Amino acid sequence: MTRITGPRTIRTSALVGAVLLALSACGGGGEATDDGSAAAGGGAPADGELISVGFSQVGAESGWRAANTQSIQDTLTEENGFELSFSDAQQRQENQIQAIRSYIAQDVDVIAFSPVVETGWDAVLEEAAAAEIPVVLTDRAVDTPNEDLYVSFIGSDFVEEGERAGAWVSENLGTEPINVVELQGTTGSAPANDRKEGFESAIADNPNVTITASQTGNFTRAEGRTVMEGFLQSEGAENIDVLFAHNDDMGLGAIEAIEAAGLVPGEDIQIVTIDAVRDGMQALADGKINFIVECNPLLGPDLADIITSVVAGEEVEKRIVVEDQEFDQEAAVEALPDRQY
Ligand code: GZL
Repeated sequence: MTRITGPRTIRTSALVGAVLLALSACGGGGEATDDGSAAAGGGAPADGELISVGFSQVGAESGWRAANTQSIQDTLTEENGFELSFSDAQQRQENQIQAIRSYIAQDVDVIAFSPVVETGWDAVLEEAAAAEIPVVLTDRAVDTPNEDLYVSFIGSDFVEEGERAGAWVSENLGTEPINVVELQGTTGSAPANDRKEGFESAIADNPNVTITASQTGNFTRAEGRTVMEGFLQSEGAENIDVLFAHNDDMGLGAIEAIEAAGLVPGEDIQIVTIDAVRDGMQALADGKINFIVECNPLLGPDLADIITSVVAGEEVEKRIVVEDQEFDQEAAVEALPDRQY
């Protein structure tokens, strides 16, 4: 396991050398910065050609997504040696498949995307392979029997994020019987599947901790509020001790519902979320959330590095894991002033 330090420490899987198609020389991309922003005067490719990249983004559903998009668009710039075609799929897989097909038709040098759900990608990825266009996954994984259909996947370990959230609940709140309600992310998405798996594994040995209700809020604040209103109705506020939300935005929506019911978030109902975006960290510092596991969205610089290596025909890591921090209320107060997102 090798480590690459940058704005965060990145764990990488064992090097899986996949010497890639030597694409027509596009020159190396410019140097991307390490802080998720545009390179200051990054060198243009030696021969002046830009690396053309087609990127299909999940949507604009959350603060995390906005920060992720910003990092990608701030880094894959002409100044840094890239020609970026970017599309927002509005959380619909058919829109991502259509975008990927359009990038194939444009014969871009590299396709990158964050798959909204884990399955249903093999056909379009086969089409990209047939067109000899390498594909890089960012943020979320695909579930495919043929891992050669993508050259690299960079993103957090969502199972670990769920485990860390569950461990905190078990250790800090599970000293007495507690009922947990769960706001799941987008149905079928890697973060929703894996965070649920990790949380459940972490509480499995503690008989005091019970998940009494679980429903998707689709990673959005509005749906988080609506589902939490439903939990308060169906379970009864007195029967809800903890909310585990798969992202800050659904947790923030739930806070609105909890306060509208005359209850105190962070006290009457303790809240644990994942992402650590600015609004979530502010709620944590304000005592409305109790614990957050970070999911770093600043993937632009590392994506630029991978694309540049792919175009140069170099070996790239098959799996690059972005390391995440975790915050309690005290740590949030300290960290907030310096947060990049
Ligand atoms: C996680 C990312 C998730 C975030 C949500 O890497 O895919 O999607 O946790 C976002 O905020 O909507």
